[in-house]
Amino acid sequence: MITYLALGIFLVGALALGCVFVVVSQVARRGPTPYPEVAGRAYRLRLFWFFALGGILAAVFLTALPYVPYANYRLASGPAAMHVNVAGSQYSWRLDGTVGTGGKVDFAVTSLDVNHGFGLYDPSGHLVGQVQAMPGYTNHLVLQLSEPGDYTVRCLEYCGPGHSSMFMALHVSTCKTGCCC
Ligand SMILES: [Cu+2]
Repeated sequence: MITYLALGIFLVGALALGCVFVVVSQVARRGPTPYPEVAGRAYRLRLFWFFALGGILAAVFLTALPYVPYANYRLASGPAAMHVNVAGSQYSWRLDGTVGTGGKVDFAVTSLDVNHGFGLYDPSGHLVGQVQAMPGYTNHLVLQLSEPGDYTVRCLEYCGPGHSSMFMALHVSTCKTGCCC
């Protein structure tokens, strides 16, 4: 089925391309068109597409903007039960606080030197969430972790020759309030 679909798309595309070649060769036989005649048409066409595409982009942007989840995510998701400060530096992570599955965890992530990428992987090795670690800024990553176990924090942005060794084990317990259980 997919093979026939691909063949159909290819044939339609090839036919369309062939038509373009025929039209171009016919137009080229007429000889050069005087520049002022072409320029006027081209400028009008350019102006039309500028406003048409600009209008479409503005409409899409204004329609989609209220649905961007990031700005209100922390408020809408309710208060976090656990707050953890994370600081990245070449080439290690420092993390204070305990992390559990009993509520939302608010990771407040910053960097002590260059940009890093804070990435949290679950015990199966799947990426659970990630946020930039930037010097001078604190970015928040709010997560509800579903399973306890040994997670891994990895750096997801190249930060120097030791980047590949910048990872840390993070034990996630079944705590409800970030206590030490
Ligand atoms: Cu790195």
